[in-house]
Amino acid sequence: ALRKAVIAGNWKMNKTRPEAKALIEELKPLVADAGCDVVICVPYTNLETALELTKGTNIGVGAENCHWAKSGAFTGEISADMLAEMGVQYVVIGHSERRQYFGETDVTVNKRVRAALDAGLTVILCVGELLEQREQGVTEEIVGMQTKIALQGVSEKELKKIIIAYEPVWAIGTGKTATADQADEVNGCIRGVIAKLYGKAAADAVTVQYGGSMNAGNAEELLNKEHVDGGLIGGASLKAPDFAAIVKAAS
Ligand code: 3PY
Repeated sequence: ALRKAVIAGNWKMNKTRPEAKALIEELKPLVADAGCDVVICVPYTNLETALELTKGTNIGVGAENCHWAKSGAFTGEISADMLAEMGVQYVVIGHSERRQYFGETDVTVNKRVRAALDAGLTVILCVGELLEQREQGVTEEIVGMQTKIALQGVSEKELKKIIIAYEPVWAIGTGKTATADQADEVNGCIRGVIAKLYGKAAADAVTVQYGGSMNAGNAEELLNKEHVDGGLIGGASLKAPDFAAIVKAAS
């Protein structure tokens, strides 16, 4: 990659507080000299623990979702303002599991992106095609459309607070990884979409991660590609040595 990488863990619905504490304590020394940005995105219940334990370190903390309203009658939801007030810096938006299991659409993704930016958070925006879409040859169109809709109303200045994560849905939690060339190709397409919307300089600067079963064994090959500026890491972010190995590969 030509840009400084961002390696972000996506813990999903894993780790009780004691387990989170143990993982973060183990991780801290292993990534202390990282040559890339390191982020852990954790369940809401672990945010306070993560913020406390990473104070003064090079590890950033993110949530895994947020609601688009500032406050109100939305039982069970958490707003971007609530996250920002705690000191949370990042939020994952539009992960395929939210699109698949929780009715997330491109329109609600856009609303959440807007709310997160308004609260001052950095967004990790997830896009990616289903297996049947890849087989139908519409990957570029799908991923391009998801990117465009998610960024409606986002200014060029605000784009600096957006990280895009390309996550082919067929590679998420399945152990199947896109080949480095497949990842590079789609990441390059996403950069092309950004160039059309915001110009070449913005496109050259935007961080486009790959996600989907990235692990210690395949990270280096993926990260060596021109358009792969880091990773959003699922399962491998739950083990400190594995996550640290990916951070090292990106440094
Ligand atoms: C995965 O690695 O499977 C992910 O979904 C990362 O977000």
